[in-house]
Amino acid sequence: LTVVPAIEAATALIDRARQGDRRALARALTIVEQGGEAAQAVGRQAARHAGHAHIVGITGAPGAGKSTLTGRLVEQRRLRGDRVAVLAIDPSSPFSGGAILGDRVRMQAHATDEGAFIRSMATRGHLGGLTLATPQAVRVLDAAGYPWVVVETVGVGQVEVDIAGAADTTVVVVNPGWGDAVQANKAGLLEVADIFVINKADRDGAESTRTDLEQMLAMTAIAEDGWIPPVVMTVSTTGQDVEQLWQAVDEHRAHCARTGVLEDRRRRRVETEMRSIFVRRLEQIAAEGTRENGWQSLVAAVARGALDPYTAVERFVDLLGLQP
Ligand SMILES: Nc1nc2c(ncn2[C@@H]2O[C@H](COP(=O)(O)OP(=O)(O)O)[C@@H](O)[C@H]2O)c(=O)[nH]1
Ligand SMILES: [Mg+2]
Repeated sequence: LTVVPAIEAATALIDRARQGDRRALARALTIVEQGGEAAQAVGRQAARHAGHAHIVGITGAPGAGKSTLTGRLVEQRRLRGDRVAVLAIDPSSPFSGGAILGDRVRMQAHATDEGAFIRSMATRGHLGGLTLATPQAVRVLDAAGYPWVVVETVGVGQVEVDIAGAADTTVVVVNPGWGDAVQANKAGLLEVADIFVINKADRDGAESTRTDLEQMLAMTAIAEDGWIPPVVMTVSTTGQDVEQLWQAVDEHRAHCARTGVLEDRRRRRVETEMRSIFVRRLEQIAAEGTRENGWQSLVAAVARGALDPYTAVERFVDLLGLQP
């Protein structure tokens, strides 16, 4: 790969992935995960073939049963004959980490199924890695021809909530028990939810959690498009009522297509991504700042007390011609 120009390698890789070569697909995702120029080449090539997948985000607190539920979702959709790809995102765990290993074990049932592709992804700890790599990875899976891409994220931090909110259909998973719905609300998950799942419905308190959720939803303004998030109860360990979740996803998808929300969301999604890319680019410019582009002399001016840092940055923005 290193001897072939990046763009040729990327073209070959995406072509092979599109022909069903799983190793090529895995390799493309690894490149995307590592970032840099090769990742951009892969993403560029994938973009030429993407735009057909429906992206389902599954988010919620750690331990809510997202991975178990995702495994069941794959199982159910496979029964209908559809191909499904899963991207399990964990911002903290590296590939060998316990959480990921657990996910792998739970999702292993699909490892030999050609119609299912499951991949865990973690960042290498660099800032913004997740926000940049995730849409590219989704794009690659989309280009590979998976009509359904399920993205599992831990909905705790802002970045994770942003990623979840970037799906076509966002599913927020909570558990029975006092306060779980309230926690989800605090984490900002109520606003991004298109569908709520009360997983572990085999436990006590599922009904009262549903009441909590519905009360909180009643106090939230109804979305402009008129969609009211349904509440589905599941037992992922047995697969109970997981089919109802797919039904809700299908309904949401149809609603979005009918109302034009799907297009809006896709537009918002690329806008969010582009904003992240832009911020990253500015970071690069600042980090590589040389005397030539004026950054270093501004730094020197602030250091000797001739300028305050805010004024200096404003001047730099002017220098770059970025002022709106
Ligand atoms: N009782 C019960 N346990 C469940 C259910 N779904 C998942 N679990 C268990 O909850 C734990 C966490 O599940 P996991 O899928 O890893 O959660 P994640 O961290 O949200 O991905 C595991 O021990 C699962 O077996 C369920 O519906 N009922
Ligand atoms: Mg998980």
